[in-house]
Amino acid sequence: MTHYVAFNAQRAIDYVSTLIDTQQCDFFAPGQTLSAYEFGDGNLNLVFRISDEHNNSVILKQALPYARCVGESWPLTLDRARIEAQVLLNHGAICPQFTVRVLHYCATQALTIMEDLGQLQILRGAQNNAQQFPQLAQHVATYLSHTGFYNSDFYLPAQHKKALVSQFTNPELCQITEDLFFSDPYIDHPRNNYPQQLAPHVQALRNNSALKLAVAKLKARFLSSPQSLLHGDMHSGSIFVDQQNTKMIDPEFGFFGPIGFDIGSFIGNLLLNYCAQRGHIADFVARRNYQTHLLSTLVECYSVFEQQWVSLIEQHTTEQSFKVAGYSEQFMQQVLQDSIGFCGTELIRRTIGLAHVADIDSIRDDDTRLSVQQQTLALGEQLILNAPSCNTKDAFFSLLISQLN
Ligand code: SR1
Ligand code: MG
Repeated sequence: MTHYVAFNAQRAIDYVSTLIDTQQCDFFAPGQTLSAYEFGDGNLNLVFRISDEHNNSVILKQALPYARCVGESWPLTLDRARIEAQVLLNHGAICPQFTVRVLHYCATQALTIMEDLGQLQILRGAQNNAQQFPQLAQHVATYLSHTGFYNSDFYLPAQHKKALVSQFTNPELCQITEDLFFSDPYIDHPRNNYPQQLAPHVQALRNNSALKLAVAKLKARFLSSPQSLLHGDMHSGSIFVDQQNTKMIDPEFGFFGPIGFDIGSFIGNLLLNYCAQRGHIADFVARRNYQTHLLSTLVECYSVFEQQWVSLIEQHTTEQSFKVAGYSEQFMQQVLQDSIGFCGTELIRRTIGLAHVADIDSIRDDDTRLSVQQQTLALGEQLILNAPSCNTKDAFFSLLISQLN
């Protein structure tokens, strides 16, 4: 096939069979009968699992020329498949243990074939079932600090970094984030999605000029801070887990942006789940135990992320100018404040914007769901407003504890 065709299961099999016949892959032995099915439930792409007769399997992910969750009325670049494959290769070279492995990429068909992580679970579903992952904090922190540092100006020669910034320019997907995180929730926009009963709370947000100023500053940071190569979509649906393993997938929103964005998105998703547990775990003590686990995960993740960044800066900074006394402390303080602010925007956009989270939407009782939505909105607002006065991570944790009930 010399031109792009959106696959069905048979086409996915035919594509892989051609790779086998032409000896372009070694993930299936020749002569096997392959089977495939499509199971993508994300917002954008087709996702097939392809298996042989011995239950060996791979995942084939193909970008559609539009956003799947909306339809053909929202055209979207196929180049996002290249971005995703190349971010995975970049991050996989730095943190292979935490990055899904790329087996094959094809620009014409906008597809990537990856290792099948089907033995693991998607974090969001597991957390909605109150499962605990003791290694998660350490693993996410290590992935974000190491991929962040080794793609930053602390480490990369300036010309090399600029070449990477150009390679990972991702304007259409960044536009989605710019709109969904920083614009839509604060205006009347048809993409927004919230129940009528929440309208007074949404209006109060939109009337809060201090909040809108703080969100404008966060948007400016997102638009104009090419600090490192981000994953770009670090929510709980982009992470596979079990008790020993954590694997990041889906970095199609990757680009050079502010370091606080990824960790802010991740902790925002922990907080969304924390709030949503009121609609999932009825027993008070059991709920408190699980919420305590989520909060400990958040505290450990941010603490390890910061410690590892500081130690990477101390040991591996190549840029002499950044070794000047006091620079790294100020840098890390700005990352903290950005992280808290971006975390707040994730809470708000997942509550009233286009793309919700199952943590909240799956709450059956309407009143409980509404009160959780009020809580995530209020928490998001407080985090955004107070981010600039959090000078240390402990101030951030105290702020959180004061806001959570
Ligand atoms: C139209 S895309 C909506 C959301 O899904 C992705 O996973 C990103 O989070 C994006 O904001
Ligand atoms: Mg995704």
